[in-house]
Amino acid sequence: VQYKFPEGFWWGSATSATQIEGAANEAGKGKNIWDHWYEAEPNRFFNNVGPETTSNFYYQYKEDIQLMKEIGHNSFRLSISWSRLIPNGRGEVNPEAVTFYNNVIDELLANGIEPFVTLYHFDMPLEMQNIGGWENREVVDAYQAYALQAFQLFGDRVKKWFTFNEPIVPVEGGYLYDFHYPNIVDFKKAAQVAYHTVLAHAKAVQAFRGWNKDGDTKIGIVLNLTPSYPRSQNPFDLKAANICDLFFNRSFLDPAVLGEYPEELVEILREHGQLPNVEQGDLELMKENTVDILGVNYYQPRRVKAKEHLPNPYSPFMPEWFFDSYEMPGRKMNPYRGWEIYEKGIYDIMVNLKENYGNVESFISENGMGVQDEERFLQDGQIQDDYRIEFIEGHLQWLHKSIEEGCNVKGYHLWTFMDNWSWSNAYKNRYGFISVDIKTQQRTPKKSAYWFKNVATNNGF
Ligand code: BGP
Repeated sequence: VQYKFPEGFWWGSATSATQIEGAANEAGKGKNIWDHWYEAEPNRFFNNVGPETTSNFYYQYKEDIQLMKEIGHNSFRLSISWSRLIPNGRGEVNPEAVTFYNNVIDELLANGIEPFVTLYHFDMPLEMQNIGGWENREVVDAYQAYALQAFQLFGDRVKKWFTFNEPIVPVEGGYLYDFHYPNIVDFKKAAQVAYHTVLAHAKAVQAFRGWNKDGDTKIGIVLNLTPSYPRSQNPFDLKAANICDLFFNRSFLDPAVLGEYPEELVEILREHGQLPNVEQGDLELMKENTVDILGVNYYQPRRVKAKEHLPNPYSPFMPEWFFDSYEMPGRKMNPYRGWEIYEKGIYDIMVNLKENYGNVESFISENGMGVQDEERFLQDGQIQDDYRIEFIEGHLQWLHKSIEEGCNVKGYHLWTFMDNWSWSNAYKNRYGFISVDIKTQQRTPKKSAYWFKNVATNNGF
């Protein structure tokens, strides 16, 4: 074994409720924004496939957990669906959901797999969205109550909690770039929504601290940290990359880990009249409720340069006023998904956490390679995904280097366990260790699944 990882390293994969459960309109679940958006505009979804047609984990979880065990997982991230547990977002708890999540957690533990549980993975209950979603402070309180409910129901067995997955994505998708419901394009609202999400996160941590008496139970957040690399070292490019980093990484990373917003970001928003409404006591609450652990989702970096033309000051305010993206010549691309592959990014993120964020305990909570039309790699009944093995290996080498240099990294989870439904892309890009035939719901491990089993078993490769 050339790359040996620290003892007790977490090996596994990540999923989310809406993407794997199915049974979207069954077993007492309330609607969330995805169910609603699909009903309203099915053609916004790849091949018109909606969230009711996912990978059927709700009914096949036992079989799936056996497969996890079979491929060497010692941990697994899933999310609780808020609208399954509390169909209206607040009020009555759905007893069938309690039974389901209890069964899943118990089944995982019985098979030696540690559950990592996310409370919110893009799936706002429709009733909460109908009163304004994250624009409305009432939803922040409803979320805190939901979080506390989950700790009380499952916290005797779940030791790793995550308040949000990639909280900036619903802000970008729902309020800036039109790829999530409610499809609003308005920076001021986006800023309010982002702020309320950070506040909801801090309030969930506060509820957790009040509830948790058991010292080895931890709480954190999962962020998609996307390094912004400047095109050159000239001061204009450097400034552009810095502002991009402030908007897309530090807007969540700093409050979650350090308990405060970066002053430079606050200044930019103030100067342009874009500050959200902040109530008395909020900032103190954030300061007091920082995370124990950080999940890092890493897919690809941003390549950033200074703007060539000044933005029209009468155009609506957008982060893109301050930088342009560019196609770096010679960069390595995933030919089957169109995203850049830059393995060293994972190392740069970890070094940054070590140097500027108190070396917070972290792990890779998602990293993975999406492939369109993956059946073309089917041979002798198995997907020969050597490209995925190479992808994981390349990232693990850099992760290993960061650990050797003292970064506090505790695990690696692939996105994702089995092929699943992904938001408006539905089943377009396949990411799983396990391929899923959507019609028959037949599961077949890919070549990478057995390769990963070896890595997990040897704690390295
Ligand atoms: C991440 C999300 C996942 C998953 C993944 C792949 O941002 O946390 O939920 O969707 O991206 O995305 P896609 O299927 O669009 O390639």
